[in-house]
Amino acid sequence: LTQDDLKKIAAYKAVEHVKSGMVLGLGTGSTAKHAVDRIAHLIQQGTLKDIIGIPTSTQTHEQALSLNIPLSDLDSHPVIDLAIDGADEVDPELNLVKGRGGSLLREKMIESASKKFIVIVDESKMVKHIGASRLAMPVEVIPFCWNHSLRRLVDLFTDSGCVGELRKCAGNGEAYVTDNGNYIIDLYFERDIGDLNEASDAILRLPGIVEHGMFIGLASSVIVAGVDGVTVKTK
Ligand code: DER
Repeated sequence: LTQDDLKKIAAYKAVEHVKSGMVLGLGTGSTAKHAVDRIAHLIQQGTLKDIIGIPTSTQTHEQALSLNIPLSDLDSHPVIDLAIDGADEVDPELNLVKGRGGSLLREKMIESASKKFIVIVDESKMVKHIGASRLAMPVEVIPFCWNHSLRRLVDLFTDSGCVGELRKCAGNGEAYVTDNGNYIIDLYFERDIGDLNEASDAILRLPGIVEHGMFIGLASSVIVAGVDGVTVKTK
Protein backbone atom coordinates (compact mmCIF):
# COMPACT_ATOMS: atom_id res chain seq x y z
CA LEU A 1 0.00 0.00 0.00
CA THR A 2 1.49 3.32 -1.05
CA GLN A 3 0.92 6.52 0.94
CA ASP A 4 -1.46 7.63 -1.80
CA ASP A 5 -3.40 4.37 -1.44
CA LEU A 6 -3.83 5.16 2.26
CA LYS A 7 -4.99 8.70 1.46
CA LYS A 8 -7.55 7.26 -0.97
CA ILE A 9 -8.79 4.74 1.62
CA ALA A 10 -9.32 7.48 4.22
CA ALA A 11 -11.02 9.73 1.65
CA TYR A 12 -13.44 7.07 0.45
CA LYS A 13 -14.30 6.18 4.04
CA ALA A 14 -15.18 9.82 4.76
CA VAL A 15 -17.40 10.05 1.67
CA GLU A 16 -19.57 7.27 3.13
CA HIS A 17 -20.91 10.03 5.43
CA VAL A 18 -22.15 12.10 2.47
CA LYS A 19 -25.91 12.01 1.95
CA SER A 20 -27.98 13.33 -0.97
CA GLY A 21 -29.03 16.94 -0.51
CA MET A 22 -25.95 17.89 1.53
CA VAL A 23 -23.97 21.11 1.21
CA LEU A 24 -20.36 19.92 1.33
CA GLY A 25 -17.10 21.70 2.18
CA LEU A 26 -14.60 20.38 -0.37
CA GLY A 27 -11.06 20.27 1.04
CA THR A 28 -7.70 20.98 -0.59
CA GLY A 29 -4.60 18.82 -0.99
CA SER A 30 -3.62 15.38 -2.21
CA THR A 31 -5.89 13.53 0.27
CA ALA A 32 -8.98 15.72 -0.17
CA LYS A 33 -8.52 15.37 -3.94
CA HIS A 34 -9.55 11.71 -3.64
CA ALA A 35 -12.68 12.67 -1.67
CA VAL A 36 -13.68 15.17 -4.37
CA ASP A 37 -13.09 12.54 -7.06
CA ARG A 38 -15.23 10.03 -5.14
CA ILE A 39 -18.09 12.49 -4.57
CA ALA A 40 -18.10 13.36 -8.27
CA HIS A 41 -18.19 9.66 -9.18
CA LEU A 42 -21.18 9.01 -6.90
CA ILE A 43 -23.02 12.03 -8.34
CA GLN A 44 -22.26 10.88 -11.86
CA GLN A 45 -23.55 7.37 -10.92
CA GLY A 46 -26.78 8.91 -9.57
CA THR A 47 -26.09 7.52 -6.09
CA LEU A 48 -25.72 11.04 -4.67
CA LYS A 49 -28.26 13.69 -5.69
CA ASP A 50 -28.71 17.42 -5.02
CA ILE A 51 -25.18 17.90 -3.73
CA ILE A 52 -23.72 21.42 -3.51
CA GLY A 53 -19.95 21.78 -3.10
CA ILE A 54 -18.22 24.73 -1.38
CA PRO A 55 -14.56 24.59 -2.47
CA THR A 56 -11.79 25.61 -0.03
CA SER A 57 -9.41 26.82 -2.77
CA THR A 58 -9.28 27.80 -6.43
CA GLN A 59 -7.42 24.53 -6.97
CA THR A 60 -10.35 22.51 -5.59
CA HIS A 61 -12.82 24.80 -7.37
CA GLU A 62 -11.16 23.89 -10.68
CA GLN A 63 -11.07 20.17 -9.86
CA ALA A 64 -14.75 20.13 -8.82
CA LEU A 65 -15.78 22.20 -11.87
CA SER A 66 -14.03 19.76 -14.21
CA LEU A 67 -15.90 16.92 -12.47
CA ASN A 68 -19.29 18.66 -12.80
CA ILE A 69 -19.92 18.95 -9.06
CA PRO A 70 -22.49 21.75 -8.59
CA LEU A 71 -20.67 24.56 -6.76
CA SER A 72 -21.58 27.52 -4.61
CA ASP A 73 -19.99 29.60 -1.85
CA LEU A 74 -20.30 30.56 1.82
CA ASP A 75 -22.30 33.70 1.01
CA SER A 76 -25.06 31.53 -0.47
CA HIS A 77 -24.62 28.71 2.06
CA PRO A 78 -23.49 30.12 5.42
CA VAL A 79 -24.02 26.73 7.08
CA ILE A 80 -22.41 23.64 5.62
CA ASP A 81 -23.57 20.10 6.46
CA LEU A 82 -20.23 18.33 6.17
CA ALA A 83 -16.67 19.34 5.31
CA ILE A 84 -14.04 16.77 4.37
CA ASP A 85 -10.38 17.83 4.28
CA GLY A 86 -6.85 16.66 4.89
CA ALA A 87 -4.36 17.87 7.48
CA ASP A 88 -0.60 18.17 7.85
CA GLU A 89 -0.54 17.16 11.52
CA VAL A 90 -3.10 15.72 13.99
CA ASP A 91 -2.53 15.58 17.74
CA PRO A 92 -4.28 13.23 20.24
CA GLU A 93 -6.95 15.91 20.96
CA LEU A 94 -7.66 16.10 17.18
CA ASN A 95 -6.15 19.58 16.91
CA LEU A 96 -4.65 20.10 13.48
CA VAL A 97 -1.97 21.91 11.60
CA LYS A 98 -3.12 22.74 8.09
CA GLY A 99 -1.97 25.07 5.37
CA ARG A 100 1.13 23.53 3.93
CA GLY A 101 -0.87 23.61 0.70
CA GLY A 102 -1.51 27.31 1.27
CA SER A 103 -5.31 27.16 1.61
CA LEU A 104 -5.64 27.52 5.37
CA LEU A 105 -7.76 30.70 5.41
CA ARG A 106 -10.61 29.55 3.18
CA GLU A 107 -10.38 26.06 4.71
CA LYS A 108 -10.78 27.47 8.22
CA MET A 109 -13.65 29.75 7.15
CA ILE A 110 -15.53 26.85 5.56
CA GLU A 111 -14.65 24.20 8.14
CA SER A 112 -15.63 26.44 11.06
CA ALA A 113 -19.02 27.00 9.33
CA SER A 114 -19.61 23.25 8.97
CA LYS A 115 -21.90 21.23 11.22
CA LYS A 116 -19.49 18.34 10.84
CA PHE A 117 -15.80 18.38 9.80
CA ILE A 118 -14.23 15.02 9.00
CA VAL A 119 -10.43 15.05 8.62
CA ILE A 120 -8.81 12.45 6.39
CA VAL A 121 -5.17 11.50 6.83
CA ASP A 122 -2.69 8.72 6.31
CA GLU A 123 -1.03 7.60 9.54
CA SER A 124 2.13 9.68 8.87
CA LYS A 125 0.23 12.81 9.95
CA MET A 126 -0.34 11.72 13.56
CA VAL A 127 1.90 13.59 16.05
CA LYS A 128 2.16 13.93 19.84
CA HIS A 129 2.10 17.73 19.77
CA ILE A 130 1.23 19.97 16.83
CA GLY A 131 3.61 22.83 16.06
CA ALA A 132 6.52 20.94 17.56
CA SER A 133 7.71 19.07 14.51
CA ARG A 134 10.37 20.25 12.09
CA LEU A 135 7.53 20.94 9.68
CA ALA A 136 6.09 24.39 9.11
CA MET A 137 3.24 26.02 10.97
CA PRO A 138 1.85 28.42 8.34
CA VAL A 139 0.61 31.96 9.10
CA GLU A 140 -1.17 34.02 6.43
CA VAL A 141 -0.12 37.69 6.58
CA ILE A 142 -0.87 40.76 4.47
CA PRO A 143 1.99 41.50 2.06
CA PHE A 144 2.52 45.01 3.46
CA CYS A 145 5.72 44.96 5.57
CA TRP A 146 5.66 41.17 5.78
CA ASN A 147 9.18 41.15 7.21
CA HIS A 148 7.95 43.16 10.19
CA SER A 149 5.17 40.59 10.68
CA LEU A 150 7.72 37.79 10.41
CA ARG A 151 9.87 39.35 13.12
CA ARG A 152 6.92 39.92 15.45
CA LEU A 153 5.73 36.35 14.98
CA VAL A 154 9.18 34.93 15.73
CA ASP A 155 9.47 37.18 18.81
CA LEU A 156 6.28 35.58 20.20
CA PHE A 157 7.95 32.18 20.30
CA THR A 158 11.58 32.80 21.22
CA ASP A 159 11.21 30.30 24.12
CA SER A 160 10.28 27.64 21.58
CA GLY A 161 13.32 28.29 19.40
CA CYS A 162 11.23 29.71 16.61
CA VAL A 163 12.46 30.67 13.16
CA GLY A 164 10.28 32.04 10.38
CA GLU A 165 10.57 32.31 6.63
CA LEU A 166 8.54 33.83 3.84
CA ARG A 167 7.07 31.04 1.70
CA LYS A 168 8.40 31.20 -1.84
CA CYS A 169 7.07 29.68 -5.05
CA ALA A 170 9.06 26.56 -5.92
CA GLY A 171 9.91 27.64 -9.44
CA ASN A 172 10.88 31.30 -9.54
CA GLY A 173 11.68 32.07 -5.89
CA GLU A 174 8.97 34.76 -5.83
CA ALA A 175 6.85 35.14 -2.71
CA TYR A 176 3.99 32.63 -2.70
CA VAL A 177 0.64 34.45 -2.99
CA THR A 178 -2.49 32.82 -1.54
CA ASP A 179 -5.94 32.71 -3.21
CA ASN A 180 -6.66 35.79 -1.10
CA GLY A 181 -3.66 37.81 -2.32
CA ASN A 182 -1.73 37.39 0.90
CA TYR A 183 1.71 35.97 1.83
CA ILE A 184 2.52 33.03 4.08
CA ILE A 185 5.14 33.05 6.83
CA ASP A 186 6.17 29.50 7.74
CA LEU A 187 7.13 29.16 11.39
CA TYR A 188 9.41 26.36 12.60
CA PHE A 189 9.73 25.46 16.27
CA GLU A 190 12.47 23.52 18.04
CA ARG A 191 10.37 23.02 21.14
CA ASP A 192 6.70 22.60 21.99
CA ILE A 193 4.74 25.87 21.81
CA GLY A 194 2.67 25.05 24.91
CA ASP A 195 -0.98 26.03 25.18
CA LEU A 196 -2.36 26.20 21.65
CA ASN A 197 -5.15 28.66 22.45
CA GLU A 198 -2.69 31.08 24.02
CA ALA A 199 -0.41 30.74 21.00
CA SER A 200 -3.37 31.29 18.69
CA ASP A 201 -4.56 34.40 20.54
CA ALA A 202 -1.05 35.87 20.60
CA ILE A 203 -0.65 35.35 16.86
CA LEU A 204 -4.07 36.74 15.92
CA ARG A 205 -3.61 39.86 18.08
CA LEU A 206 -0.69 41.00 15.91
CA PRO A 207 -1.85 43.60 13.35
CA GLY A 208 -1.22 42.43 9.79
CA ILE A 209 -1.78 38.78 10.64
CA VAL A 210 -4.73 37.25 8.78
CA GLU A 211 -4.92 33.63 10.04
CA HIS A 212 -2.72 30.73 11.20
CA GLY A 213 -2.70 27.02 10.43
CA MET A 214 -3.66 25.66 13.84
CA PHE A 215 -7.20 24.24 13.71
CA ILE A 216 -7.99 23.95 17.41
CA GLY A 217 -11.09 21.97 18.35
CA LEU A 218 -12.57 22.17 14.82
CA ALA A 219 -12.42 18.55 13.73
CA SER A 220 -15.44 16.37 14.55
CA SER A 221 -13.54 13.21 13.70
CA VAL A 222 -10.34 12.06 12.05
CA ILE A 223 -10.17 9.06 9.74
CA VAL A 224 -6.65 7.61 9.85
CA ALA A 225 -5.64 5.12 7.19
CA GLY A 226 -2.64 2.97 8.14
CA VAL A 227 -0.99 -0.16 6.84
CA ASP A 228 -2.83 -2.10 9.57
CA GLY A 229 -6.24 -0.64 8.62
CA VAL A 230 -8.45 2.38 9.11
CA THR A 231 -9.30 3.92 12.48
CA VAL A 232 -11.81 6.68 13.20
CA LYS A 233 -10.93 9.02 16.05
CA THR A 234 -13.64 11.18 17.58
CA LYS A 235 -13.34 13.62 20.45
O1 DER B 1 -2.80 22.71 2.97
C1 DER B 1 -3.75 22.11 3.51
O2 DER B 1 -4.43 22.59 4.43
C2 DER B 1 -4.01 20.69 3.12
O3 DER B 1 -5.33 20.30 3.44
C3 DER B 1 -3.02 19.85 3.90
O4 DER B 1 -3.23 20.14 5.25
C4 DER B 1 -3.14 18.38 3.64
O5 DER B 1 -2.61 18.15 2.38
P1 DER B 1 -2.24 16.67 1.91
O6 DER B 1 -3.51 15.88 2.02
O7 DER B 1 -1.79 16.85 0.50
O8 DER B 1 -1.15 16.17 2.83
